[in-house]
Amino acid sequence: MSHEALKFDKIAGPLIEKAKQDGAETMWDRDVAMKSRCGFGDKGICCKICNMGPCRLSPVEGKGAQRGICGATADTIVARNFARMVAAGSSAHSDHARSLLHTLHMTSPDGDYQIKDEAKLLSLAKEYEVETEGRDIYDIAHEVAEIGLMEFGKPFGTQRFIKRATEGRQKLWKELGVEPRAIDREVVSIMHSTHIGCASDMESIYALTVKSALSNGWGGSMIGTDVSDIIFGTPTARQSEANLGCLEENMVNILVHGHEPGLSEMIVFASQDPEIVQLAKDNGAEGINLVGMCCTGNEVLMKHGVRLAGTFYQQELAVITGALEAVVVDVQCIFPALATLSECYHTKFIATSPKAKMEGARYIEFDEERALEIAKEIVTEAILNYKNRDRNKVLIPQEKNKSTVGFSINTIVGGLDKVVNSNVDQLGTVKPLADCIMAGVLRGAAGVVGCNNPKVAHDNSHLTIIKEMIKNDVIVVVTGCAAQAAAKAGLLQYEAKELAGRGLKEVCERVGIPPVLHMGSCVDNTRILRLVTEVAKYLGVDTPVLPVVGAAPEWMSEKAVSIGTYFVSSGVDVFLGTVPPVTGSARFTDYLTNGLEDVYGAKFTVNEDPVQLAQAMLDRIEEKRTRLGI
Ligand code: NFS
Repeated sequence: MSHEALKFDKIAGPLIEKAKQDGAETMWDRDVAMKSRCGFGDKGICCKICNMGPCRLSPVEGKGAQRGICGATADTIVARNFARMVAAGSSAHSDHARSLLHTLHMTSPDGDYQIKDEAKLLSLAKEYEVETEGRDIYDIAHEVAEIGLMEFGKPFGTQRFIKRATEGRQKLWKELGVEPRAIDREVVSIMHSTHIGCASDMESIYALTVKSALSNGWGGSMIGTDVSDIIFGTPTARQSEANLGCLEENMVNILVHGHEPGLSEMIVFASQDPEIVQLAKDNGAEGINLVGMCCTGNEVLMKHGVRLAGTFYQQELAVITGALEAVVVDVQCIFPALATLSECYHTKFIATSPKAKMEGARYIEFDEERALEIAKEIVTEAILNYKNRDRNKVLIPQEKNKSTVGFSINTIVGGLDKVVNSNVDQLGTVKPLADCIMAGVLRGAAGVVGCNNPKVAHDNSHLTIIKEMIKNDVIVVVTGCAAQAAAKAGLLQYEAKELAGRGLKEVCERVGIPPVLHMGSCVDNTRILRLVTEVAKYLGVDTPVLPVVGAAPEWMSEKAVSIGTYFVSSGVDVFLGTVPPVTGSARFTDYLTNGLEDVYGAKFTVNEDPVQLAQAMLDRIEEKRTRLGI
């Protein structure tokens, strides 16, 4: 089967052909069966929040139903639907952080989870005003965890981390009344205010949306990144490889897929256990080959160098190789279709989270109290399944590429110290990065993040935009599946500097880094937020002034909508490559793409053509430089 969205992908074609022969259904079959998307949903003008409807408004102004039965206009309905997307996205990211805080609370010197980055814990303890003097590190960790957990439900006050923002942002958020309070409260506020008969004023609904998004960016996700670094170690630069060519012919292949690092970390350790490795050998394999996908893939890649099988859209292709003994999943971005698909092969599809029980999956509940034991049980199941692999059904693509990953802020700042002959006092600061941008060696910086979406050619938009940026001396940081697209295309290797403009190439050569830096999972977009903030603080300006942009060229998830909203509210322009379901309201669309600039100093730009989107990003960077007088 051919599909427009796959033209760009060399390995998908043969695997999809194979799926057909194997009698397996894929997302592309379902995409065809869908024929077309619902036109009302696509424009955001279907309202189903009460049972008088669903009310579908006419997309044509002045013709047909212009209001729902309760009188809600397209502006109200679109704003409410958008708000609920953000609420769901903020919930997913933040609940991930909540799990990590519970794990932090159970760390112990002889347990499965320990403290790997004490310095980061102590710094967070200081920020949380936790006494550290003369105390056991685990006592400190447990108190920090309790305070972190209160960020979700505290009855009074605002998110503690907003103090990390520039003074300008803090002042603005206060003036606008959008300072985020407890994370859960902001989600509840949206659900309440968008209930039938509550808020109908579009701008006030958007303000609630901002609060929830900020409670994610400067709350849940930021807590997630910090706590993950504390428990599993702050990433440092390391080598790895990416794409389905990382699967091995003669090894037990296990794919970890999903998001929360608590499970995947334990699978890493279990698969390295000598007794377990021996068991694999006793069962006829040469060993165990662990590979990752989606944000779980990013977590184990950044922290252990575990190779990456691929991006979101490759989850089915990985199973179709016929070479996977197990797909182990927890939460988010997992196709329910993997259950039926796995039945066409010998692959065990193992769900582990009570938050995401999957119909048709083998369910082994993950419990942090017995983490390593359960991880060993899962890996053992995979090993015992090796003998069931049908060699006639195996097709492992050759494609894979080398990549350098693991760019936390510390890694970037430490590396860039080599660029400028900084005086010793300024080592370990963002000065070199700021200097390179001010001097025009780098024209600016771009974060390219987010998913794949069959509405556009997979990976094509990510790669087109990234290549345009680096060619024009814009350093790129990547997270999520965008990072994986870059890894597969070889853009995360040092040699990719040859695709960069003169200034960026020189920076790469002096520092020994690729022009595209992998900063982690989507939760780790907060690393980007903090880096931008530190540069702004160093220069004594607010974030909208900087020649910095963000892009989600192929986004599809509600998490991405929350991320986009917290970036714009934090003063960073966001460029989207798929259209959000808002076009049914000309006013709301105009608010997102124009009006927000007057309020937050940043806005959304939408264009499905990646070349035009990249040009818009470059234009914006140059416009900011001109305004800055540099
Ligand atoms: Ni992000 Fe992770 Fe990928 Fe999109 Fe899904 S994995 S949190 S949502 S698809 S980038």
